[in-house]
Amino acid sequence: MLAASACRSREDGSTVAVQSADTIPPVAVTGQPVVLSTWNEGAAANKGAWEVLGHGGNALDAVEAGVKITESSRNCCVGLGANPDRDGHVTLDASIMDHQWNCGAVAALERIKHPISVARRVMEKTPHVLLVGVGAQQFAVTEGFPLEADVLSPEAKHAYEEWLKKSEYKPVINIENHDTIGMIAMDTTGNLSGSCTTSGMAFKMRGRVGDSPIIGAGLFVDNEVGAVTATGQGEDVIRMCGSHSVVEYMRQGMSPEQACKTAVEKIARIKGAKAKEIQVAFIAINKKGDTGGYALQPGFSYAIKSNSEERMIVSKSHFA
Ligand code: SD4
Repeated sequence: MLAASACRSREDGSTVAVQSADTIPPVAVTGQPVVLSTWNEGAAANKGAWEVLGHGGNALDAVEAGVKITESSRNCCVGLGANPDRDGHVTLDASIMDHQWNCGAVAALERIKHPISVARRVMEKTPHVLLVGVGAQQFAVTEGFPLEADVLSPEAKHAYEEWLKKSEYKPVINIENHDTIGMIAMDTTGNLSGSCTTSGMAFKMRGRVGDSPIIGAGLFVDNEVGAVTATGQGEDVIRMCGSHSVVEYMRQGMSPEQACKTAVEKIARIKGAKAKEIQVAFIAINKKGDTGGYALQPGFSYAIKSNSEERMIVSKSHFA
């Protein structure tokens, strides 16, 4: 793996190398593993993550293993069985981030079953954070990921054929049209990691990329503070750096739920009357292992698993 390194701008405009990830001091922790995932599919994904976390495994391995379960399942919105773009191609976005500021992502990736694992390879085997389209696919193939057939699942084919009847381009994720999986976890050492994987908006414009593969938007982990992931209308999450904002609200002392609520309320303010037309939701874990979530619209639920609980939580929302 390449050494993690980055540059930070000084006030005079020059840059300075940021402390290597390996030298970032560990933060005091509680050591109670917990995993949180978006939507109903999160329950099965959490079980997969728990196979790792429950045996003392690390959060990064857990969040990869967990969402791979969703990527393999027949699902409207994650993996190769998902709905295509408006030209009939399934294009996948994914990102992953660990406790040491390492992160990787892929966008508009086609014909690869596990974009989350390709995102992890981007993180571990390249000096980059994000690979897109044909280049991401080429990288995946050279890394040994099989190129799958270019076919739609029967469910997606049916949904696409129905959509083609009107071919109405309405690039809005409504309240039902969801299932992106975002997963955040803390392991027994108190380290945090997160993952996010999706096919994005159904029947989207070819080349459209949402928030899920954008670090700071669909996913963000700061091991000193917490981990956050988002679901919903990606454009509105990107424009206010959603997951990063929630982490910063937690840094200011807000609970995970309060921090998610504050970010959702900001989106509601930005959108004004149009806020009623979209869904956005965040889930968060802080360094104490406290968890929470908040949505713009009712109808968002997320799954939690820890040593003491395993359940779906119906999120509070801005519009009751
Ligand atoms: C996107 N945020 O591509 C994703 C979609 C989503 O549940 O979360 N759907 O904008």
